Amino acid sequence: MFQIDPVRHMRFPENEENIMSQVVENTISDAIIRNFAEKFRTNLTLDVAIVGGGPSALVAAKTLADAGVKVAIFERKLAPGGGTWGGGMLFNEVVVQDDAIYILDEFGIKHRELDNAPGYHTLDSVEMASALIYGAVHAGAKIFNSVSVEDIVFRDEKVGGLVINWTPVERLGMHVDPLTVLSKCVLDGTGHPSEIIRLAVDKAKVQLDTPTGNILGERPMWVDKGEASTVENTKEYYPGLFACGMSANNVMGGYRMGPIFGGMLMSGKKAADLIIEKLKK
Ligand code: 48F
Repeated sequence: MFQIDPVRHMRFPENEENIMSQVVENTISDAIIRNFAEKFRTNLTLDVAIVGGGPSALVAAKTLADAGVKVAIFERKLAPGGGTWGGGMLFNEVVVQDDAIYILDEFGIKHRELDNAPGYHTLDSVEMASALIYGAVHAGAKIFNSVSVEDIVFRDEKVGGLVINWTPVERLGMHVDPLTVLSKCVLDGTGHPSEIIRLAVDKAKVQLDTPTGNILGERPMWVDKGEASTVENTKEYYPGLFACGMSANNVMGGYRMGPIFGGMLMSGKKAADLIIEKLKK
């Protein structure tokens, strides 16, 4: 009697089953450890390190990867996608306006124009989240999930990388030293709290490219203003440190806009374009 080893596609005698199944288990563990180590090691030095895997960051990651830029996202949660999944108040639909439809099309995300509001489209937020993640990874960006960025590398008056640790280590308050990733540019896509820009201000004491040199703070909801300012506020705030999405709006005092996502998607495009220009210099 012979059995098929599902991993090695080998036939082996039944009396060797115990030994072979241990081999299979070790083969799986070994494959995971070796391939993860390879992925991690080859991404310790990047062109662009993105913090947060929300919609603006995922669009930026795909656009950068499509242009041949070496880019990775470090996302605190197990599932990237940020505030995309839950739609509006857990009704899992979102709205995107005409200007950003070309980005949905690039990712192959279906959408339907509203009968009563031409120019505005609804789409399934789960399809959007999963397609943005797939699009970024498929283009060549790497995503390291369950990784929290706890500090920045700051050398020669420039932001030059990230200090990272596992999210469970952060959550459990374990006293474990972090590791470091170096990059030519850092993109803060951490959403409302602008965590990375906040670290630059609080710990490196930098003056940002804002009217006060500090974070101005997000304003309440005003949809059309917020949509426009999300894109306007996407820029380099300090040498090597860019912000996109709600992070950019928080830094520059923009308005919030709720479950309309065109501004987020266009902000990701703009961030990638600015970074590509900078990397060319
Ligand atoms: O907030 P988020 O979805 O980013 P965004 O691209 O999009 C904002 C919209 O989702 C929504 C909105 C649209 O109308 O207002 O809020 O600006 O995603 C931010 C991601 O960053 C992760 C966080 O878990 C989330 O997935 N994140 C935040 N801080 C860190 C981080 C950190 N220190 N390290 C790693 N990931």
